[in-house]
Amino acid sequence: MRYRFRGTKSVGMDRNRERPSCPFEGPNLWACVFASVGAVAVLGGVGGCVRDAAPAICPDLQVGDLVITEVRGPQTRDDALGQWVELHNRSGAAQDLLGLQIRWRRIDGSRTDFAIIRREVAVENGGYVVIGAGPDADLPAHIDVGMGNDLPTGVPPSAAIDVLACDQLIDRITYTGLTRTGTYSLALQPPDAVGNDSAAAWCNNSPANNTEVGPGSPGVANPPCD
Ligand SMILES: [Ca+2]
Repeated sequence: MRYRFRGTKSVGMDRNRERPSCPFEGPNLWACVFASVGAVAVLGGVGGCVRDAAPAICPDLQVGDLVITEVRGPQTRDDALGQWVELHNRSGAAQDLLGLQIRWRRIDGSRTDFAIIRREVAVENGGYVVIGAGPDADLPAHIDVGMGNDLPTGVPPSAAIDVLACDQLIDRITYTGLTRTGTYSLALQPPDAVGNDSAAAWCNNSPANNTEVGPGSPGVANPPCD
């Protein structure tokens, strides 16, 4: 397991700007934010650090080490399979994804969400990991970790997904109009972070009749396009 430690940072706004830097507090996240805001107000703006700084932890990954391979968004009817994104590890080593960030930017610009992997999540070299849009508790067997409240409106139907380790962009895809009867699936084998930039490498993994809802292939290699 390899981690990078990017020095320390204090309670306040972090380098990503979109969210407060109280990393990995889990349910105490917002308590931390409110505590720091309140302290700053009381002190009349004298500093923003109200406790010991915490190290920023992220997996030691380079560009292309993780590849976005499959996305499941809202379906035509609710099912127990959920919304999720699948990543493939082609870094050459097993990885722990604690601290990995997944940024979701809606194509229409209406919102941006940051999801952070807040606990250890192992993925073997050559393996797949499935990150669900729901809470990280009572997960279905095919989902490895949940994004919880980091993605409160679920997987957007049209978005750019950025996978970030510390400030490094590891992979990015852009998609529009997710299928509502299965998954958006990268057919390229082996999956590649450059090859998945092309929409031509993707197709919908949905039942042929396009009325039933398909499960996709969470956690395993994707089938070829028809
Ligand atoms: Ca898959």
